[in-house]
Amino acid sequence: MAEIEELSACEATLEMLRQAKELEQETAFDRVEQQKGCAFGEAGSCCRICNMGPCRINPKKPEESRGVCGATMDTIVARNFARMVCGGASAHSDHGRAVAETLILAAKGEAKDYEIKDRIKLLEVAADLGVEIGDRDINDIALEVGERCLAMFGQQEGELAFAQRAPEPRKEIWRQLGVFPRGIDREVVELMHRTSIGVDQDYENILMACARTALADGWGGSMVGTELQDILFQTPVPLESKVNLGVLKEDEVNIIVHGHEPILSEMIVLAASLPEMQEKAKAVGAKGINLAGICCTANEVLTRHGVPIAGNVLQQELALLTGAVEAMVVDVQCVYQGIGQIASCLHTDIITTSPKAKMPYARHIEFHEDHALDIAKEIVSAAIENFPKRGKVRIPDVQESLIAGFNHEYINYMLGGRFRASYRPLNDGVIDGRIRGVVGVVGCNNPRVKHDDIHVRVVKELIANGCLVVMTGCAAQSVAKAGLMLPEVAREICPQGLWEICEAVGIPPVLHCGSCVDNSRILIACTAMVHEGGLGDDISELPVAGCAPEWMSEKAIAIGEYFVASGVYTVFGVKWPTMGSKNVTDFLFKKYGELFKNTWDFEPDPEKMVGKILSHIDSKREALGIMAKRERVLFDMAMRRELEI
Ligand code: XCC
Ligand code: SF4
Repeated sequence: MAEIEELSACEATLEMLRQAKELEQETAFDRVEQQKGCAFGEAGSCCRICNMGPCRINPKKPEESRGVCGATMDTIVARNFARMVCGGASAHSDHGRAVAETLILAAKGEAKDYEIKDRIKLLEVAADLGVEIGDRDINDIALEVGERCLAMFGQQEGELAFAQRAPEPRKEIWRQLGVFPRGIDREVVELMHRTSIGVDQDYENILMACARTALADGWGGSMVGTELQDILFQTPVPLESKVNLGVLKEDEVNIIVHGHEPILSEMIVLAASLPEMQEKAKAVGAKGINLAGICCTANEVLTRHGVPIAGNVLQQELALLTGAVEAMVVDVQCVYQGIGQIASCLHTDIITTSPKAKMPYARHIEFHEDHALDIAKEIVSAAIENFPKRGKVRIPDVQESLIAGFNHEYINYMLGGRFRASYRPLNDGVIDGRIRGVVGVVGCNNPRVKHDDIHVRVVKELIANGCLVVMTGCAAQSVAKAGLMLPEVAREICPQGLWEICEAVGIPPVLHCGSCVDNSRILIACTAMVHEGGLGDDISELPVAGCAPEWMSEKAIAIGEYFVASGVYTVFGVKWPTMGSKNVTDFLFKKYGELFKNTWDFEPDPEKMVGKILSHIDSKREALGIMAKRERVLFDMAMRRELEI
């Protein structure tokens, strides 16, 4: 294994990697060394979708061979990329569907532990969906909203309702290109069909279908997830909490919630806070119950309840190695099978809860919405019972504070005030150059690059160059651990103009916007910037960009694809999965620019990545005619006068 110090920029992670070595426990950081990868896989040129294969095309001589069926390099690479989009879109969307089902049960009174927590959001979403409001009972409205959302999954034709929220010129582009998403499930199934043996063999045609499927995720499945979670569990507002393995407590029962769907974790939060559970914990000698999160579940319960984050995806095994975790409760997505092996050597229970996701070495306590709290209590009790079995504990004394819980609703409110919610000050800040641009930095960790390091370097440099940064997923957690989600820390690298805006509205220059399905919030925020005026007529004209510097999941590809198809220039790091085909890569990196007005890009080096993002942002500023720095105050007044006319 490489020198431990080279593996992560996170102190707590390094300490636990040393611990792993002492305990002779293997983690993803070791296994990545055993998995050297193969040239075909990396090029995207290995096909095994039928039993005549596997077929592999040599990336150095792509012209010289074909699959048994005759498939070319271009076809194979495009198909593999498309299947990543399908995998990612299906994950987000299946999550969205579960939330819609829960909302329906709650509205019918069949899931008594859930209720409508955010009525304002419900009415807003109802209005967008054309659901009648009048003086109807709130549960009737919620039921119809839930049913309309659930119907989007099986919708066969027409246009997805939430995609109607996009700016008009964007929708026109989708219509003209024939990629306006119809139904969520339909797009995924159709693309799976098209990429099976002997169907779509035109790489351009496949890559257009990728856009449609990804849009069905961003403006469909993910958006259903985010919107209905806000209705059921409350739209987040900014709050302070803590992040990193130091949030685990030596004298309390530690329960980690890990995975993605807050339907379960919301109930665990509730159960752990009940006096009867606290009493139970005291009876076994613990001072109380300490809840912490990992991955996107962490982001969900952080932004709504201030539950601290134990770590991001690459820290899941390390959290267990502290010896202080009584139970790790998981549902779906990004749960490493490696945690089962580690837990089997410890007192820790891995508790799987979804009928969709079981694993060896785990205990399965199946979650059902109709008696959610009872099950959550059973899970918390199981954790409590483990506390007396604890062995030696080693918790790194490393944690950082952060502020999280930003989103479109809050930006609108904090900028405009309660009675005149508005994006005007944000757009003005962009126009007058105090904010150079807005950049979404999202995605996972990947042990093929130094953990957290790329995220932190990219974000620091973006702030230093005057960009407002919005973050989700494990990327957000990396940067929070480095202290950058505290205004006082970020201030030191923040240029004067950007800082003035942050100070005036009371935000750090890096905004934690939630989990990966919450990337749909960024689509909404971009659309709101367009509607506010002064920055062009479409998302593609905004001085904005997206990036995923340490990505690993298929979900990240689906997200990147829907951002590009929505008009956002998007750069990914680590490795790029279509390098085997110049045609496919050119189509995504160049031709998409003609079609969707912005493109994909790839750049593993953090400094170069920021360079590309800044030159993109500057080119957009140039096109908008806002490149030159002007006298701020005068410009502001002139702008306002112009707008009032
Ligand atoms: Fe998973 Fe969502 Fe990636 Fe983190 S960022 S590794 S997808 S938890 Ni979504
Ligand atoms: Fe080989 Fe074609 Fe089958 Fe793929 S679909 S495994 S290229 S024969």
